[in-house]
Amino acid sequence: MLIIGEKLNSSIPSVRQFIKDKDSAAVQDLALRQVAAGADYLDLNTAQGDEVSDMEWLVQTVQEVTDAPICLDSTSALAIKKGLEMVKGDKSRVLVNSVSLENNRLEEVLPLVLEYHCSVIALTLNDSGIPKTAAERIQLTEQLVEILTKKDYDLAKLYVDPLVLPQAISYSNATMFFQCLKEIKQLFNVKTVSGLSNISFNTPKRKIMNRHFLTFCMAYGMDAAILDPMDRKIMTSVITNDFLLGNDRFGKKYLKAYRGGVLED
Ligand code: THG
Repeated sequence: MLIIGEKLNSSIPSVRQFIKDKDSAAVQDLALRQVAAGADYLDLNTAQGDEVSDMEWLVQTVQEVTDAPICLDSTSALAIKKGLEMVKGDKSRVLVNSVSLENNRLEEVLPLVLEYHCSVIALTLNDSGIPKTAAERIQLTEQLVEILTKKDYDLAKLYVDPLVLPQAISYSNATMFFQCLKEIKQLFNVKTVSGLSNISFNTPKRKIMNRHFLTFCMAYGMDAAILDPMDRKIMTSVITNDFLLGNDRFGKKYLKAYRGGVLED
């Protein structure tokens, strides 16, 4: 499974402060530690602050120390545009997070995704919000796939995020999410992704919920997750699950993690 490192997120108070202070060393340290821990992408989220200038600064600062692919996490089309412009080298390696059927998100962001041939996360969301049922989310996925197909977008680069809602709000939220993961793959043969941690909102011992939820998501074929790769327990779950699910031939990665002292009982 693909790992998108979540730590460079402006909603985390310490990170918000690093961005405010233009503390390059702190941001670069978080970037490098996530890459060392196994992040395939680095999510850069600027929701709290001046999105455009923060995104430009984050992209530049991170790319000074690593070539790891960037995931631009913003609802501002302009921040995504400026972020893309700042990216050095092959811009088709960027993952745009995200588009949806909400407002003008598709109209404004899709042209950028098409121009640079980026990967993209599409949320199953429209102007009425997040649908309550799996069937409605599947329908939104169908609409998104149809639009992207018409634009000749390479669907292999699409990640659908069916959006996790807290289990504390409805006891069927997790099973509904698993159904979405399964059906989106079955019906459209596209990849899926999630941010995981919403599942445990308002629940004690959140990390237990997040890890067990992750295991089910992987069993239902989820292709990518936005998580903290420096959390050894969740990484132990990812690595063990990949081995069990047949995604790690000869257990090469499992053994490498074992030797590197990553695996935790
Ligand atoms: N889908 C998509 N994008 C997303 C989300 C999603 N982007 C933002 C968010 N959800 C995923 N990113 C984060 C980043 C940080 C935290 C949660 C989700 C977070 N971090 C705390 C910290 O680092 O201090 C706590 C970490 C912990 O204790 O485990 O809470 O759903 N497409």
